[in-house]
Amino acid sequence: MSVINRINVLRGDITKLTTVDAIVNAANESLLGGGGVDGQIHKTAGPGLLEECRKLNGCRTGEAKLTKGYNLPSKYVIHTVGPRYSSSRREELLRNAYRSSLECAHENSIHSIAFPSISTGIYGYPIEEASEVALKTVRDFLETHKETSVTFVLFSEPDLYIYQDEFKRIFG
Ligand code: AR6
Repeated sequence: MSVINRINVLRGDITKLTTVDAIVNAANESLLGGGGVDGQIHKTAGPGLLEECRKLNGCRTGEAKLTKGYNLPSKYVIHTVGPRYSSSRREELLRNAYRSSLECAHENSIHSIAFPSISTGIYGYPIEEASEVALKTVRDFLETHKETSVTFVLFSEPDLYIYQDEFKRIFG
């Protein structure tokens, strides 16, 4: 299947998604929970997730670590940490967060993954800029990993439209 057919963009709550093996968490370096999508993932997964996260010793910005999904519909959670928009290396670090998550999935034989829009909430990265980095990084990975498919889950309708526009710009 071509890359364009292995990328989905939809609106919803990523913690309710039943169609993927792993969802990605936009976490912070402590991996001990927070607000936004991180808070919702921990709330839905239940206390087992925090217990496992405590053993991971955190995660550096741009890297990714795997846990089980506990009470979530998805079997796994890939925790990554995006940059704050104030970081001078934001674009490189955001690319790394997507790539590390995809590599983490690949290393663990996980072939269907869902991403939230990393860094565009509390970390303040404008979604118009972040969506280009997200879609291009995923496109490049999928070109060399034919078994993998990716779903982007946007929480609001305006965010969905921004992703859909960017998708059209990139894929024509
Ligand atoms: N499903 C999908 N997307 C969601 C959901 C959800 N249930 N909830 C929020 N979003 P954010 P960040 C969207 O702030 O900017 C945490 O405290 C949201 O609308 O969750 O990477 C961490 O612990 C936005 O578009 O993550 C860190 O400290 C996107 O998810 C910090 O926030 C990301 O927003 C990370 O900030």
